[in-house]
Order: sequence, then structure tokens, then C-alpha cells
Amino acid sequence: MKILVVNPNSTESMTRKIVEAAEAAASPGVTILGATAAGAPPSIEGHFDEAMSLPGLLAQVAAGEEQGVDGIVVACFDDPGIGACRELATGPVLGICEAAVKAASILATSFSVVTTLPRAVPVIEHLIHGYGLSHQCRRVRSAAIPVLALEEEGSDARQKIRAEIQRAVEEDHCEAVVLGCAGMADLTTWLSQETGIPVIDGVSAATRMIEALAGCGLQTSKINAYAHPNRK
Ligand code: 5HY
Repeated sequence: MKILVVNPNSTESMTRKIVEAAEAAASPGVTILGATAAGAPPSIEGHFDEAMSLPGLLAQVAAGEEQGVDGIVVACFDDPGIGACRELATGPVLGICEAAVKAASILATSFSVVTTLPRAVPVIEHLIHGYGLSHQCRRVRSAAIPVLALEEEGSDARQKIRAEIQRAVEEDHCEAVVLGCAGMADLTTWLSQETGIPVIDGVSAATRMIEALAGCGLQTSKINAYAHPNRK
């Protein structure tokens, strides 16, 4: 089985981190093909960056289709371009926000999300509403860190995320916490140990969910909405 894991931003160090998390989650015999969106912004922080990431993201999805991948993970917590990716793809496609919050909804009756910048909060709230899980989401919080702070040696990003998770536990009375950025994937175990609450990373969750769906021989429906794009 081959699973394409695409980082829709253009920061290679984040792609490496994402691929490591996906490979750690995947079963033996599953090959993770990592990809970075060429020409995309170095980080996705809001609607404009998200739009600018789409051409590079979709080019990688098309290349993955050429390689015959069995499923695709879109490794950005904004879940950018999921519908368009599903139109191009044969196998299942899943964004890390959808994967993480749906996993959280099974593991707990309530969860909070900790993401990077305040401007990401309404984007994620809107996604969670669309996934029908607002009633289980206590709050979407921001650690007030730029996405690329997660790539800086010696930054205090991890401490800020830990502190925000601790506030979520104390104030939101949530039963689980979701990490709201692909770049946090390498912090999952440490954060859970430090805070004493289940912490869910969307890269790992999405990888295993795609593996499960593809393993059942399931593919994206081509009846109507996700049919291949019309030729013009
Ligand atoms: C992400 N941005 O997962 C999102 C999340 C965020 O470049 N990768 C990004 O923090 O907005």
C-alpha cells in the first residue's frame, strides 16, 4: 500500500517532520510518499496563504495519482482544497483536521483544539462546524506562535503550546486535546505526558484512517460531487 502525505506549505523541514509522524503511525508494509507543495507559502496562516497553496498541493495530488497511490493525506490543519483533491484522486483523501477531530469525538465527549495564531481559530471553528462536531468542541485556542516558530531550534513554541493545553484542561474541562497544526506532530507524546490528557495529532490519525479505508478497498466516490473534473 502507498499513501501520499502532502505538506501544502513549502517548508521542507516540516515535510520531513510530517513524514516521520506518518511513518511511525503506518503499519508495516505501508509506504509513505512525502511531498511538499512547490511554490506554496512557507507556512499557511489564513485564507490567502491557503489559496496560494492550492496549485502546488493539487500538482502533488496529480503526481501521486500517476504513481498509483492508494490514498492521500493533506497535512495542513486548514484542510485546504479537500474537495478538489478528492475530484483528482482515486483513493480516499483526508485532511488532518477532519481526521483529528473525528478521532477526538470517538475518544472523548469533549475536546479543545490548540493551534498556532489567533487568525487560525475561526478557520478551524468553521471546519469543525462543517464536520458536525461543534457540540463536542469546547474551544479552539491559539498558542500565539507563528507556524514557523515550530521549525526554529530553541524557540519556546513547545512551552507555549503546553501552557495553552494546561489552560484548556483547567478552563474548558475538555477530555482530550487536538493539536491544530501539522508542525506540532513531533510534540504529541511529550505534550500528553506533560499535561496528563490525551493529545491527538492529525497526521498520525489521518495516516491510519486512510490506511484503514484503502485497506478495505474503499475509494472516493466518482458519482457526481467528487467525479473527475470536467474536460473544458
Ligand atoms: C498547518 N498551517 O498545519 C497550518 C495550521 C496553522 O502551514 N500548516 C501550516 O497553524 O494554521
